[in-house]
Amino acid sequence: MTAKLPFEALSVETLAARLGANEALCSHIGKDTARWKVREVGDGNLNLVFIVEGATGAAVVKQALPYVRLVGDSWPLPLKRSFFEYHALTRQQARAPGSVPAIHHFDEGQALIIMEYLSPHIILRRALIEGRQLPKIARDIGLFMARTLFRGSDLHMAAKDRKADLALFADNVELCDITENLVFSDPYFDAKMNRHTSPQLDRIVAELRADRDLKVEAQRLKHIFAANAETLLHGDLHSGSIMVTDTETRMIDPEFAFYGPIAFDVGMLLANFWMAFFSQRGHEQNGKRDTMRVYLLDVTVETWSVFRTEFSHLWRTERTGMLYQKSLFEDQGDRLGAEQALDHMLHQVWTDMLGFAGVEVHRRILGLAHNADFETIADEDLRATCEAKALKFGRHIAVNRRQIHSIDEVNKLAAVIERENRI
Ligand code: SR1
Ligand code: MG
Repeated sequence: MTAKLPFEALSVETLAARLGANEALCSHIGKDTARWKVREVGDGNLNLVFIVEGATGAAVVKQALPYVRLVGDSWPLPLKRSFFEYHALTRQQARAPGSVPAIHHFDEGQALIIMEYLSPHIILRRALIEGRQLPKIARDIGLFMARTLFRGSDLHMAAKDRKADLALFADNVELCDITENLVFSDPYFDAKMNRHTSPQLDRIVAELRADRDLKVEAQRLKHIFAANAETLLHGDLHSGSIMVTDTETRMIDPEFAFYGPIAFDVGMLLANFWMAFFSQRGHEQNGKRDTMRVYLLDVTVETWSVFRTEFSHLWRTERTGMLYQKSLFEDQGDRLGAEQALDHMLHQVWTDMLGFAGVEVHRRILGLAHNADFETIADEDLRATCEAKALKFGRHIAVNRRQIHSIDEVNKLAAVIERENRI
């Protein structure tokens, strides 16, 4: 039996020596380590990410660190997030085949996953900042969300299996804690690691922190997030967690996976499209972004529509779990009863999705972890103008979510706010 080695972070210099005997890696890239080229490309907030190229191919080696990379070792974070990422990826692959990178190897002790190198894919956020219109993202992401969220719930799974999975992911405590604080609470008080474009946004920040309706709504959403263990979520589905080409879309990085409300992934994702929309004004140095703005709103419409349609299809064809059993409806000839229940469920997802989207917009502008969409706008006045509009939009959809009935209504509001001269 080989002794378990203590965890040690990889580096560009040590990776070939450490993984040169790894059969999975060698079978994908070639075993002549002298020909391996290693680059560290991690630009996320938490982990190390290496691209390793060999004589016969390339692979990605992702390793968790025992702390938050963005902050440093003053903020410890357990290595077990890599275990949750690995298990989430295997479930996503089973529930939405082809939507995530293939896994070649997982080493729990070293908290590392060796996986498919996606090329020539780039991070969706970067593509949107560059003004690229990706034709397939709405359909691919809408399908991914519907399939993973439906098939990971009691609508589809055997209750025993889902409860076992719920127990497994319940241990992802520290990453949930990040979301619970960073998304739902920190933006609304003077939390230690908050930052915002200052002084331009100071007045608006003070108003939001004093906004009782908004704070109550954010806490109601936090309650739903923490208490409604409906399905296995990706948990961090933003445009930085998606890799794209014109013809392919892959979701990556589900280390925040846990059982939560269906609406959470959908809201996070759409919020990132709306933020991309509000940030476009800051990226017009090389020409107007009018068509990009139209494209981004169209993407929200199509994503929501694909999600709804596929979720409804799965409801009608794969509702094999303990919820809303067919024996109560279709088997008694009551197809309309099942449709009524579906309608209720989608309505709830819609309403909560708007809330989650609103607070996600706020935390990316006021909290610790900002978005490159806004951060790459060098002119601070211009950046603050874009951010202020997004903040106003986020507040509106979070607080008034029960009175908003269609995505067209949301997008009309976004377009009106975006055109305002004064904020
Ligand atoms: C301290 S981690 C900050 C953020 O980065 C991740 O991507 C998540 O979005 C998290 O909230
Ligand atoms: Mg991530």
